[in-house]
Amino acid sequence: MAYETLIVDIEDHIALIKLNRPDAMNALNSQLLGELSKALKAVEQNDKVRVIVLTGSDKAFAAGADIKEMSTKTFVEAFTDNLFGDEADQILKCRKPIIAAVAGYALGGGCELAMMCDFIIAADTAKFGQPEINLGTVAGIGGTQRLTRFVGKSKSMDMHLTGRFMTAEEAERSGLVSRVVPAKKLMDEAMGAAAKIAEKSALTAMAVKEAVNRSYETTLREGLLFERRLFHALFATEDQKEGMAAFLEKREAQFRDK
Ligand code: CO8
Repeated sequence: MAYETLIVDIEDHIALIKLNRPDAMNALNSQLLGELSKALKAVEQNDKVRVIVLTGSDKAFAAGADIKEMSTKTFVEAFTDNLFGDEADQILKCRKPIIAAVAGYALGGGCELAMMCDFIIAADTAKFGQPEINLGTVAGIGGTQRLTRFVGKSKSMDMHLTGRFMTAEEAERSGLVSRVVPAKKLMDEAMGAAAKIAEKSALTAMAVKEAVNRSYETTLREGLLFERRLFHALFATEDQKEGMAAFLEKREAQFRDK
């Protein structure tokens, strides 16, 4: 499929999706968000793809929603069209692991998009922020909720109320990102992590994703029960038998996603 605002490359079970609006710091306009939804749906349905890496440019992962495009919208238009809602839901529907590889600005909707991925690997040039307050608005696809869960109330309030940016180093220290690497090594690191995940059982990876995400949606008691039941259920899979047999036989596991 041809895209105008994305570059999609599939190789060795990894789909690399690059946001590509260089003239606008990868601002998320309706075309880009529509194409991203389509691309994610396509890679989700592609059996060859086991892991997705989402990235931007050296300068910007994404500098937020496209301010030019949305500046004149009315409440009725935003509400009736469920502005950004369907696209956000589409990203969350993806059951395959998604790694965000972030260099440069990840602001507003860009920071929210990165947080919707399963984990974030950042270049040392990355800057995260929720500066919507400067535009007289608030985050719209999860910033106030997810950032607060990742970094705690005090820092989240600070980010949302002052609109200041967080460096990659601060983001790692605060739990927003899982790793920080020199900018030149970002894609190697992200693709290396994706390759590691691609070696695992895709079925088990899907279960891991469901279980960890559940921790954000429910009480500890319910989450623990969900995890235990998943743990029990995976004994019904061939991949569990293969994984444990391979360990005992001191060989590499050959997972079949069954
Ligand atoms: N929307 C539209 N265009 C943008 C955006 C944006 N968010 N960000 C940058 N651009 C454009 C600029 O207008 C400029 O275009 P032009 O050359 O035609 O004037 C070009 O990108 C380069 O930008 P700058 O000249 O400003 O570059 P600087 O290096 O000086 O600054 C910054 C880079 C700091 C990233 C600066 O551009 C900036 O502050 N951008 C806006 C950041 C922002 O406020 N983001 C939040 C947007 S609101 C939002 O995201 C709401 C979330 C709701 C849900 C979102 C769902 C997707």
